[in-house]
Amino acid sequence: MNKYVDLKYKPKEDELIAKYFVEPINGKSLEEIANHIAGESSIDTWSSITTLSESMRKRLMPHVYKIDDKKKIIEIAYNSELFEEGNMSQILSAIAGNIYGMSLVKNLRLLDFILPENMVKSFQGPQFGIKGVRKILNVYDRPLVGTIVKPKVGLNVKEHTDVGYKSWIGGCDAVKDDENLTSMKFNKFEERIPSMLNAMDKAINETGEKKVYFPNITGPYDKMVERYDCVVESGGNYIMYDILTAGFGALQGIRKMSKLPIHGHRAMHGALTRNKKMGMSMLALAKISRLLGIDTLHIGAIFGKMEGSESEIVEIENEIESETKRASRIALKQPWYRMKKTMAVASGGVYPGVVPKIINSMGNDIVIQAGGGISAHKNGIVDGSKAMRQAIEASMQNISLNDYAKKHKELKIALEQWGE
Ligand code: CAP
Ligand code: MG
Repeated sequence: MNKYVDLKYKPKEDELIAKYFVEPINGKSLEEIANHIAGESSIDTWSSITTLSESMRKRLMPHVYKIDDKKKIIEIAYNSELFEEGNMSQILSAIAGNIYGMSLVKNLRLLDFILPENMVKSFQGPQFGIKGVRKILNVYDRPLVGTIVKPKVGLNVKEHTDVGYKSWIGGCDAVKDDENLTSMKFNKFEERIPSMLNAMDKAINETGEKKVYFPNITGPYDKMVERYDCVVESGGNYIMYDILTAGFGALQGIRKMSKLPIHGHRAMHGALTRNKKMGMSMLALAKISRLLGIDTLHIGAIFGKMEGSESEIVEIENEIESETKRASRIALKQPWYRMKKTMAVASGGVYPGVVPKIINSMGNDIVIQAGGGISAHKNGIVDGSKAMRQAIEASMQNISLNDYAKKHKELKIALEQWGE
């Protein structure tokens, strides 16, 4: 293996930078393993290769320019010629590929990365972004409210539609299929979509508000294309895509084809993100999602049922909603070159009592999404949806939930049921 560690090296503007947490196996130094990681993720392998000429090595070699032995963090700068523009699968096969399986590496986590301008611009990014999604819903001054039809799977089309309709008329802006639901024997996609969209139109007429529906198109690529067509033909205004289970390459294809916003669910992300020594950070995954064109992305919710600290969630939100124009190589700040912003979705165990805390830490540009926190309301789904809207109204007016609940019985019941 050639030498790629050069702590005097200054990364260039047109290089890709990747930051990793690395734990070598016993007896090996971080420097030695960093060298192997740099080589394996780019031009080298375990033994000297005669096909790697000196000129090629000089031109394309990666540079490990930072090693923090205490924190076990390294940073590598890669020549952007090593990557195919607009091909996330290829980029990840390099910087998040073989290196995880190397026997010299005990633990490895991709913490963050920044792409150079040409690579950022080679991805489409969100088609609608925060502004576009708000425009569709005509809601500009508060977080959006969403729900997930529960149970995840089990309802037939009529029952599913009933939950959707009640959620919309109760005050939800968005109704979403759950991640387990695609096309089941008892709830066929092509029957569910027109039925839900009819109900949505009815709710739009009755409430005078705009509404959206996120049908889950996740599946094999050809099926997703069929399902996308079905949504468009039925007059739908959004699609939902599971970014990991359906894959990054396919997402790029769907983004290219789609005229609708894409809601990004992240089922299975825990396999990559949860063990803080392994896999990839949710921050990295969220950046990938923005580059690939997700308009609204699950990033977790404080006080929710899923793992994720407040500071981590806020850091992710800041990045996907950021407008950073200039690169800061030191702080690893990604300049987004006018790429639209992905709206953060706070979800997972959310209920009205936690809404002020969520808004307080995540701000307004979020979708607050509650499945159980709406459908388990003692008085049913309409009241559950009303309670969520009331919690948001109270927060926007800086009124405590308990005070607001004095004149809003649906919220009062929700607070009695789940507390704050
Ligand atoms: C939430 C949810 C979402 C999770 C995913 C669920 O339902 O529909 O899939 O939020 O986690 O199935 O758990 P509840 P995350 O509101 O009933 O919890 O948002 O962290 O990706
Ligand atoms: Mg779900």
